[in-house]
Amino acid sequence: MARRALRYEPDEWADRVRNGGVRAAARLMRMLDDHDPLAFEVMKRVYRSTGRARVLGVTGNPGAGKSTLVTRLIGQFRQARETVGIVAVDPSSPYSGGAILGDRIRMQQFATDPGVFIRSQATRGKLGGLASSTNDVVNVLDAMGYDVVIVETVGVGQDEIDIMKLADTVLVVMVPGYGDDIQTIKAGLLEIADLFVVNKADRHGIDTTLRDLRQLQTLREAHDERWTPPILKTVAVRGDGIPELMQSLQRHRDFLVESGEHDRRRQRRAVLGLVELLSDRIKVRLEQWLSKGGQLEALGAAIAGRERDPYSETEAILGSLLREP
Ligand SMILES: Nc1nc2c(ncn2[C@@H]2O[C@H](COP(=O)(O)OP(=O)(O)OP(=O)(O)O)[C@@H](O)[C@H]2O)c(=O)[nH]1
Ligand SMILES: [Mg+2]
Repeated sequence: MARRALRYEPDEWADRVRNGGVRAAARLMRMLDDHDPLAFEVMKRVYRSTGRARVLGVTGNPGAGKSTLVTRLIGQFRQARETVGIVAVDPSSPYSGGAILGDRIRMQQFATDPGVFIRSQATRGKLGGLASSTNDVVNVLDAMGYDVVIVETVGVGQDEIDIMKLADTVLVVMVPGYGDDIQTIKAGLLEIADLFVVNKADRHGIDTTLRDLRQLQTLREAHDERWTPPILKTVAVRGDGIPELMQSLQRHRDFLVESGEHDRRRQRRAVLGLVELLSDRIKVRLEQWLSKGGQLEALGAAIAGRERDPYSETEAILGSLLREP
């Protein structure tokens, strides 16, 4: 009921988002999750104001220290007077409050900082795909004017790897102790990494991990011969290695711009965003159609009785789904 009150006309809503309105933006993000048509009306109006934020993706195994590292990065960006939006794609993320106390205390330094906006996203099981809604949230933060947008996600599954394609720079976080198992680290993650961070460098096995990773890198064909992903080590809990990480991030940014890779990645992100939106919409349409009831059973009986064939029916249904407003 109270939520209902916060509905504006699309033009006003877009203005509020562009002016950095936190409440309007948070409401918009929730409505995007629900595929509310009004949310898409607002997005149409703010899209042209996006494209300015620099998007960083941070991924890696569960518990590798991604959030701790991101917290450190936020501190660095804030010191440089840059504003930061964070998307934590993980229901168990410390940002969501379901975390251990230490993380929460660490994050509290930003609780009253208007230059930091944190959005936890646990959209699994909702309508549509994860990559699509994450892209939407990145767009909203971008339109709000945040200088940097950081997407944190656990590096398991294909969804997460797709999400990382939304970023200008992808940081893959690992920890010591994999030993020979480093070969089994998800190949997709190795391929998308622009920077490797071996965090928890205070732990035993750090040298072995660094060596294995370097070796692995020489064995693989570089995905871009113009850029060899640096391997950095950090102790995020102490802040060790963070200035070096910031320098590497800046170097990668320079590389992106000078090589033209920046524009190429932006185009890739646009294509991915478009395809995700399309498949989301088709999926939602299909779910609505399936839930209408009755017609599916009748059709099933006709197909089972061989009066109709499923191939022709698929084409007919697809046609009508795409035609419906
Ligand atoms: N020893 C040590 N512990 C660390 C370091 N960085 C983070 N941790 C601890 O590792 C644990 C997990 O850290 P998080 O930052 O929550 O890790 P995460 O990768 O975000 O975890 P998920 O989001 O749940 O996948 C916490 O208890 C941190 O305090 C480090 O450099 N050294
Ligand atoms: Mg985390």
